[in-house]
Amino acid sequence: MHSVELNLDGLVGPTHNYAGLSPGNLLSAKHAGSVAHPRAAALQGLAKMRHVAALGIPQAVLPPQLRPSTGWLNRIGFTGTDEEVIARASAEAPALLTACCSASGMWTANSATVSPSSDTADGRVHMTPANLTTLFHRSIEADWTANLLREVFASRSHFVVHDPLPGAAAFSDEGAANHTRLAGSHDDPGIEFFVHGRDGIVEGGTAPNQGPRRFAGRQTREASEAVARLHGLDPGRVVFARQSPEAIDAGVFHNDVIAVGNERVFLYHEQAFEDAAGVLGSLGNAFAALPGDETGTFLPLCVQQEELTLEDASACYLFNSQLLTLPGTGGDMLLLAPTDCRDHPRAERVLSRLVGESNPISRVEFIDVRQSMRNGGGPACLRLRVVLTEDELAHMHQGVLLTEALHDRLSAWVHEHYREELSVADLADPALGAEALAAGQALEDILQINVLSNAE
Ligand code: SUG
Repeated sequence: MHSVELNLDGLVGPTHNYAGLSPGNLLSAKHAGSVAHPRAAALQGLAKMRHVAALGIPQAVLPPQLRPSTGWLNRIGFTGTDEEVIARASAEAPALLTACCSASGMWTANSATVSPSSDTADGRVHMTPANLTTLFHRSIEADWTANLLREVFASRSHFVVHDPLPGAAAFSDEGAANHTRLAGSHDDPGIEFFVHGRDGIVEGGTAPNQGPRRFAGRQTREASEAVARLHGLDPGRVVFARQSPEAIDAGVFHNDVIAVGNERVFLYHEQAFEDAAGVLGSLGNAFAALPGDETGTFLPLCVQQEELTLEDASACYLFNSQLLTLPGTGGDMLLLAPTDCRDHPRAERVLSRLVGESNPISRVEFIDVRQSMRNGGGPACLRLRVVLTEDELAHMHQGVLLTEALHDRLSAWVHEHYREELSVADLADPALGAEALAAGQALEDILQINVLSNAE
């Protein structure tokens, strides 16, 4: 049956700000404390969605998780009216207030891992919401995401939305940012490629000796293995790999900062993995063993350290481009790159080389998501890819599918409800919560989905 790749983007929320909450994410650290522009951020995200939809690629939008989360502040001991909760948290534990105000739910590549029905044992689409346990401000997204995905993908005969993995450090799971599906085409069965940064459980209880490292990996091997089991994947069509510690130290906190794949194309940096030759060999072997003879050959495209360093990659986010198959072209692909790559001479040269070679990447376009980039989230961080048959697409909630009319309604909604500027100090403003609530109420009407009742 014909399948499509749906891109599911998160709307940037009204509390988008730069609080420097993510150790190992160098762009978030670099912009900590600067003034954010929530309205511009949300409009940039919407413009990206519209751009993808205009290519004929199905595009959907998820509502933002509402912040500040007074529910979470209550759970950690700040009680009283909402205004009292914000005032106490701001006075006694400002770092916890900022964590409970983060708009980080916008990065839906971290919301879940998705396996299409052609890869799973029971022929349904499986999704595991990411627990995001490494960082507190992200961990508070997990339950809401699970509720939301169960609402958007409600048909039990088509979709299974698992619970997030157990909330222990051993199962730290950051979702699709560390997962890539490779296949002859979206119609075909594929290989699922899981990348982790560290072991979660070590025999005998001693911590693995990784030497003096700057940053720790987020995703654990155990988390990736658990997701593959839950989804009922064929072990012969699953490949696990470990990030290189050098990449993590250079700011590659998720694998999607250093590699991107689509159908049979896999673009990666030569220093992305601990054992790159072994990883590429396993992917090639698994690809060659895929059923059917229409799959074509696996096409790895390597970027060498001498043309683009790891530090370059985590500054310009070349690999965090969206690699999209262009409908009606016989398999041509577009690399939708952040404008930051256009302004980076070495990245520009790599992109020109890739388009000049004989491979399916026939063009590069640039998209401005600078507000998100300043927190370390590029174009690919803002979307969750869900490969669906036409029947599955028809059975998901239709109110989130982006049309020109929905885009325009959402733009007007952003103009009405979002502040132009927001500083970290503004997060203590009690009016912010009421503004977010009003925005959420209006959004329920637009998307025909629960926004408020999922919120904590
Ligand atoms: O988890 N930044 C996010 C960026 C996520 C990017 N996603 C992918 N690579 N798929 C993170 O580090 C920063 C928030 C702040 O500092 O205010 C933040 O959470």
